[in-house]
Amino acid sequence: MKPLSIFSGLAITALLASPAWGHGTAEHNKPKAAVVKEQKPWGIAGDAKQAKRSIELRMSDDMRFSPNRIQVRQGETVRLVVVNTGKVLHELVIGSADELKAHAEMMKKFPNMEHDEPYMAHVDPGKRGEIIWTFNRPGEFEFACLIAGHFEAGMVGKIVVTAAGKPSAAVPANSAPTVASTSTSAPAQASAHSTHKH
Ligand SMILES: [Cu+2]
Repeated sequence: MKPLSIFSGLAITALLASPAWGHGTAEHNKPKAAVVKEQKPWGIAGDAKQAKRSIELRMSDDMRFSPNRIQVRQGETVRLVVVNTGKVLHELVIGSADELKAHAEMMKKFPNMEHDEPYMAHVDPGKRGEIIWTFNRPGEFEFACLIAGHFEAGMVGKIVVTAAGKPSAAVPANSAPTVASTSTSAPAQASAHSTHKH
């Protein structure tokens, strides 16, 4: 097995980028500096050594992720292996629903906008990339492909980070109001609530 390197993957992406994507700038051809670990609401860049679990996520030209929902525990470092099974460039970007939506709007206005962060993987057709991420904040987040038009076509998925110490079945959205409910079907409840966030 060939070891995967996110750095070489990105370098190849930069060199082979289609003109529409416009990643071939001098900035992108520089060797990537060490990842800056900046705390985000959806976690922080992780160390490969800490990644005890790999999750494979496939991206296809029908603008879908498979699976489109993943669940991790707070504090868990995960290796997200992002496979592009399609014929066009796709990417996976982790974020909050609001942030991804705003970012997608920007990408529509400025399709050549450069963006490269440790919570993103831009993956050429037939290739794979990876993200090592530590989900150290509980809550509901999303992953999306922000290439112009893809997000709008529904290329988005959900990440549920269960709070440390809680059973994984109980997943309260962190800002969801307490609603009297006798239902124990947590996933349906949780996703219904997430659309009502303010
Ligand atoms: Cu895409």
